[in-house]
Amino acid sequence: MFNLILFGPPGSGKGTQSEKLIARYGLKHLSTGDLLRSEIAAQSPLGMAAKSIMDKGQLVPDEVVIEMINSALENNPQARGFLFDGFPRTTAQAEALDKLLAQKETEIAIVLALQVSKEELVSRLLNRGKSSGRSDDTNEAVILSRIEEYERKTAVVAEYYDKFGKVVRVKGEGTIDEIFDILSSEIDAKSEA
Ligand code: B4P
Repeated sequence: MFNLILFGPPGSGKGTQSEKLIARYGLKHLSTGDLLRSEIAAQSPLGMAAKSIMDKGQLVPDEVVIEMINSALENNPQARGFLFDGFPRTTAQAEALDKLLAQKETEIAIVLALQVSKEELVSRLLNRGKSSGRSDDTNEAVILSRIEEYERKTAVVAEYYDKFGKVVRVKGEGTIDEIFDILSSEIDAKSEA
């Protein structure tokens, strides 16, 4: 199995690049943001609880997203590998993911960390908010809270994987295709190694 994490702040291009990477590499895409938005659309109790947290730009509790990922791994026994998008977002989530993968006798091969300036993040998310209908993308204060939440709780996840030499930092500014080419060459180099 080849498992990778696409890492970065909100608006860094994780969702955008994930779509292209799964098409090229045949990986199963697991986005905790998409899973949470499906729960909201289904108006499930989990979705309703998550919506009020997401609308404030905060992180949903670890145990909720870890259980969602656990179920998704169980439900995809045939996958040749997973692309984790927007997960893990805390060190506790990273440790839980490592344990879940170890139970399946596999691990994370590479963490691709997209680097984008704060000004660019805010401008991309406000722009997406004009058409996406995502309530967390329309209010600049909420966007800034998401970026602060990332700096406070999520940035350390890269340091956690640095200890295992798994992180490759990639400039996330430029055209979508330019960034995709760089990410692909990093994956190719890792999978041939
Ligand atoms: P997510 O759904 O993960 O979304 P995101 O971080 O906001 O954005 P992403 O990075 O995927 O967007 P992209 O740049 O592709 O999270 C939403 C919320 O869910 C979180 O705030 C949190 O509350 C909750 N949540 C999710 N996972 C969680 C977890 N594990 N633990 C706790 N809570 C969790 O797209 C942004 C825009 O940029 C798009 O419009 C795109 O077209 C544009 N763009 C992309 N690349 C570009 C480029 N190169 N140039 C110009 N524009 C570009």
